[in-house]
Amino acid sequence: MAAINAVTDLTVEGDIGVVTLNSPPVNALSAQVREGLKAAFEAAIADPAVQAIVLICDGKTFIAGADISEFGKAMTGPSLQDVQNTIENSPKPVIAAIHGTALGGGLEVALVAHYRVAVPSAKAGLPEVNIGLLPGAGGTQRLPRIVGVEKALEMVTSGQHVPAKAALAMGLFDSLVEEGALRDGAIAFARVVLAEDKPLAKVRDLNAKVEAARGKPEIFAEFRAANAKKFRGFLAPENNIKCIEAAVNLPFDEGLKEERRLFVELMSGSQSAAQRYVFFAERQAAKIPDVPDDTPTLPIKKVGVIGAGTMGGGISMNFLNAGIPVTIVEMKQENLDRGVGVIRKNYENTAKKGRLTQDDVEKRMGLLTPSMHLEDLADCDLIIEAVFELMEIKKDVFGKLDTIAKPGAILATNTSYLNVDEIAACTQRPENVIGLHFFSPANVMRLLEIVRGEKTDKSVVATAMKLSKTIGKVGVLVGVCFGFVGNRMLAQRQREAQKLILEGAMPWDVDRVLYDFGLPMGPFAMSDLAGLDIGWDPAKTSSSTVREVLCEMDRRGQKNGRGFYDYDEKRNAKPSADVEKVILDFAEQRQIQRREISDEEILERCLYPMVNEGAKILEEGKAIRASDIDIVWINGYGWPVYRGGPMFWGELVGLDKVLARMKEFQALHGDDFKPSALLERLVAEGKGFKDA
Ligand code: 3H9
Repeated sequence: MAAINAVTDLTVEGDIGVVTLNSPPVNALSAQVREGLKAAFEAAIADPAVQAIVLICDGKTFIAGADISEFGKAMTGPSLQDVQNTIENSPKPVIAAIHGTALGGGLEVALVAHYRVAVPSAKAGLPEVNIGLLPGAGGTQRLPRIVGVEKALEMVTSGQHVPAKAALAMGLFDSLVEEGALRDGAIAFARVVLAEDKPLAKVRDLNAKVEAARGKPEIFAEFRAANAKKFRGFLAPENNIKCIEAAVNLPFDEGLKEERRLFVELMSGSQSAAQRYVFFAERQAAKIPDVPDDTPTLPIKKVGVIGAGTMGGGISMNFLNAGIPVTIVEMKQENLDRGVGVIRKNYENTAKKGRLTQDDVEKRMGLLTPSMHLEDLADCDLIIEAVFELMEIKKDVFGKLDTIAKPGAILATNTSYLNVDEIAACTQRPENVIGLHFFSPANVMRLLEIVRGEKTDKSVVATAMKLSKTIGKVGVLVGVCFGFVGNRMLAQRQREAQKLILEGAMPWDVDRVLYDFGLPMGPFAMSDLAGLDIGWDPAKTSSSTVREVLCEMDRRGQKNGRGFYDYDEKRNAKPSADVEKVILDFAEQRQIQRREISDEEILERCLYPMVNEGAKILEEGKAIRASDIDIVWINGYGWPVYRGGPMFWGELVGLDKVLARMKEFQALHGDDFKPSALLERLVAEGKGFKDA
């Protein structure tokens, strides 16, 4: 065996040269990997004993793509294209041997090999779109030449990882070999290629599938129309589509040039910078400075959920999906039956869409035990309370749980606002108490705010962080404060939205601006969806807010066809003249002089106070890092990932500009806009949030 460099080996086994990459964690195409690959292939090509070359990786995966951490830095070593040319032009057949995930630049390397073999558990994909890019090493030109235009469009715009069996069926892989025997299988395949004198198959020369789509612009028009909603606001999907169009309409080398041009366009823009930041931010969020990776965790084999309402049901589904048995407790039989019924209906609906088998539905329901007795939670490793959001009720539940739960069990509250330390204090085991704040719908939204109490044990924190991964969530550790990170910042935006409609804007103006910014919906559309009457008490109502007046007028939101908007039978919203009148009257009664409000002001008024509140959260230590706050907003509130989260966005705007506007607003509208000390300091020192 000859070491080519620190991450690349070349061994010769009879007539086969085996190039092995070993660059943990994911064999990304760093400068060192590119150097090693190029040199190894040159050596193998030059070695007269070698007749065919196998490329294989050590560790958990084949090459998972370009090294994202190198982007934006000066390039050293050979370019990826250089490496690819060496491989593709090899006079000896090259076989890529794939396990784990061949992604992005990794798949693009495999696509310049003459053949691809894989183990059944392998996957392949071009996920660049997820970091605001496109496959920039020929992937968009080669993929449609194998899988056809429709499948290529789907793959590059979704970034999906295609399982080996499907990849084989598509022609992306040439052969599957036995799991665990990739090296031998690939060498055997190489010998067959030699024995049968198979050609040096180059994907770039396959033209039939792209020619079949030539002169059919409707393929692209229809694809764009069908996905318009999904792609809204994102630049990368469109550039990916243009590349596939180029593959169809241009000769291969011209197509490559177009791919490069569109790649560079994305790479130099703010969207990809934001999405790459989010990629690393999400992984960073899992790291807790004072809770090392080797902190012991507690096994969670059985979960209890108290409350079978929307929240409790959704929470339970997460665990059932992960194969963890759940006991769900309600006080009234009819509520319990209703809650269990909703869970079943959700699963049945998924099955109807073909995303679950009936067998899976039954398996999941089989893991669910409905109960009317808290005592049935005695053997649970984790108990999550999802009862009414009232401190007295929560305290009562935790007091009882303390006497029922087994020693060491984790007691969690799903509170959205309340003080977790106060809840923990009514047990004899505050070290076992933690907040697990799920977001509605709890079986869908990826965010889990993990609220660390004053006394929460490190092993409980570590267990919760690990558990979030097990159930497919992004866990973000936050501290105890009213509304934690997400809702605390949301309150800023909601307050300003309410003020803006009295000062001169209409609800649909505010909603339009925030929707155009990239949020899934504005605050008023959101209120209508949730129901205006949540928390509204007909006995106590006193026309003190626009919302109260609307509730008094029986405008309760989407559920009864009218709220801030009027709704037709298909739930399409339209501005309401009645609401406009309510707002005008309300402003007049309060002697508010209405004025023209620009879209720019709406955006600044709604979002700058959020950035400012985020800074306060940081300075109080309620979030570990600014990027954690961004992860909360992206995964819990639909903040557009291409804007990187409120803190990233605030820096993009310029913290100095945010601060200056906050001061102007403070002078005009009062201390709701008082800048945080941290924001003032960072601006004075010319620093960003990561230096906080
Ligand atoms: C590209 O290829 C562009 C080309 O078309 C054109 C070039 C000209 N780079 O996710 P994990 C790190 S763009 C650098 O926790 P898993 C990651 O940060 C690329 N680092 O593991 C983490 O580090 P740490 C296209 C990377 O098992 C560690 O590896 N490819 C990269 O859950 C483990 O990651 C992609 O977009 C990278 N490419 O999932 C694939 N990938 O431990 C991106 C990972 O310090 N990667 N790291 O926090 C993935 O989707 C997942 O990492 C993967 C493994 C599925 C591979």
